Amino acid sequence: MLIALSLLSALPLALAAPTCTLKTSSYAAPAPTPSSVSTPTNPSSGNTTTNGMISMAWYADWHTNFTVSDISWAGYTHMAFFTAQPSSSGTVEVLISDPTMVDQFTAAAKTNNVKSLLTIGGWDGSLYWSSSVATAQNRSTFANSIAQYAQAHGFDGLDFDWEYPAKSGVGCNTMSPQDSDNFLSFMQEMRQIAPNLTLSAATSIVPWVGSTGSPLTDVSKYASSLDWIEVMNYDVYGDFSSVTGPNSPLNDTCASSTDQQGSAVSAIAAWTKAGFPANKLSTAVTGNSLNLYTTFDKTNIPIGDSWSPPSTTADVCGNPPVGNGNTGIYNFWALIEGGFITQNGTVASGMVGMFDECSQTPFVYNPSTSVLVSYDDPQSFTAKGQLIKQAGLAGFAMYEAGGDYKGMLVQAINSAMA
Ligand SMILES: *[C@@H]1O[C@H](CO)[C@@H](O)[C@H](O)[C@H]1NC(C)=O
Ligand SMILES: *[C@@H]1O[C@H](CO)[C@@H](O)[C@H](O)[C@H]1NC(C)=O
Ligand SMILES: *[C@@H]1O[C@H](CO)[C@@H](O)[C@H](O)[C@H]1NC(C)=O
Ligand SMILES: *[C@@H]1O[C@H](CO)[C@@H](O)[C@H](O)[C@H]1NC(C)=O
Ligand SMILES: *[C@@H]1O[C@H](CO)[C@@H](O)[C@H](O)[C@H]1NC(C)=O
Ligand SMILES: CC(=O)N[C@H]1CO[C@H](CO)[C@@H](O)[C@@H]1O
Repeated sequence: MLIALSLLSALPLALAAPTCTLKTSSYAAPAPTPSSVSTPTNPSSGNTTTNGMISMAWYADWHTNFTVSDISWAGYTHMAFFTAQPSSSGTVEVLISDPTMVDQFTAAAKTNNVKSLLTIGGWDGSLYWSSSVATAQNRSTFANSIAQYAQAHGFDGLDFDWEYPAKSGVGCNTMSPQDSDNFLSFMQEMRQIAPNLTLSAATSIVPWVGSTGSPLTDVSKYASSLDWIEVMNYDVYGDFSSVTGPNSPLNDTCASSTDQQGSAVSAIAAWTKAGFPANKLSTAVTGNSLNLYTTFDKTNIPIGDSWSPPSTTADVCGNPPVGNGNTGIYNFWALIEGGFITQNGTVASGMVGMFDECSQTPFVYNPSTSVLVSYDDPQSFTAKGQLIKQAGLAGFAMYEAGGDYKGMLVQAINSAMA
């Protein structure tokens, strides 16, 4: 299970195939400019909704037809710019073709009364997390570089997306058994250097791995250093699995033991047992779906949507595409565009729909192509919102802002949390 998680629960990773293409060294990284701008806000002073819950999404910076001006801010309290990355020289860098995009993002967030976060890492962007925090000197260099960048560009907070401490992640991450200890020291230093920035972290569905290779049993010190974590409860089943299953299950304790691969319910139990308070946990949900052939053949994954094209080039580690290179990934809007579901979220005619009560997951099946899709819709987002409220969690974080269709998913989860 841990092995599977290290590969899979990294949604920003599985989805990040397009990132590889864009984030090559041919793009000039904007140099962090010396700061003199922006008065930092109070710690944890995110624009909370009336009931104080976090409604967050990640904004992926590489879609040519989903730019900052396309973000619909309504319904969100926090929006994270995805991503900045630790560099081999131990500083933070943002690799984008248009450096003005970052300032457009933070300015638009302010205008819309939404708090802006800078996400650091991601599946493709965690190669140098470990080396950047490995020594006191490196932590200091890295933390100061981030603080300077965040202040220069007017961010309200930072979101650490290290996938994953003490794991090789995409396959070629720097790593050390001391990663999680160093991560904590880094968070504590970051708090001192930037006391007015909100600090969060995106995590797996089980706690960070300690020096023994097992999940830590006490993460309370991490909780004191962070405002909240986003537990990435997706990619539980995917093209790495041996059978088809729900991509982002709400529950799995109702499933047979072999099918208990993790869920929002199991994640809440694992993190709270290790001392992370429920009110600092937010559930990361996804507007992405996964298409699989029912006669499940890993070498024959269906093609994804236009935002999730087949991999044709080597990944960040230099490894060639796996299998046929297809991703099988569809954003929620693409399920509508692709004729699986209608504009109101119902199953389209000619398709077969079902709703799995245990995992609270809709599936849609195209009999003419034998493609089965595990996805999320307003009904499953409503169930997740109810769980968030009932379990006393901090809120939700959605990957990614551009995946929704006319705000249907976000409206559903917000209404259920209210
Ligand atoms: C982006 O472009 C793709 C490909 O043309 C299209 O299918 C999709 O609807 C567009 N999405 C948005 C959000 O404009
Ligand atoms: C510290 O950072 C430098 C880059 O500035 C890197 O070369 C070195 O390997 C790092 N130290 C460790 C122990 O990872
Ligand atoms: C943080 O905010 C407080 C009050 O808003 C302010 O007094 C303080 O100077 C700020 N600290 C830094 C390091 O900017
Ligand atoms: C998860 O499933 C278990 C076992 O069926 C059930 O007792 C529990 O209420 C479910 N939890 C939620 C939040 O649906
Ligand atoms: C949803 O859309 C379908 C097809 O477009 C339509 O037949 C159905 O009446 C709609 N349902 C609702 C509740 O609007
Ligand atoms: C606390 C706070 O600032 N809340 C605001 C968050 O943003 C929404 C939508 O823009 C406002 O209505 C709230 O007043």
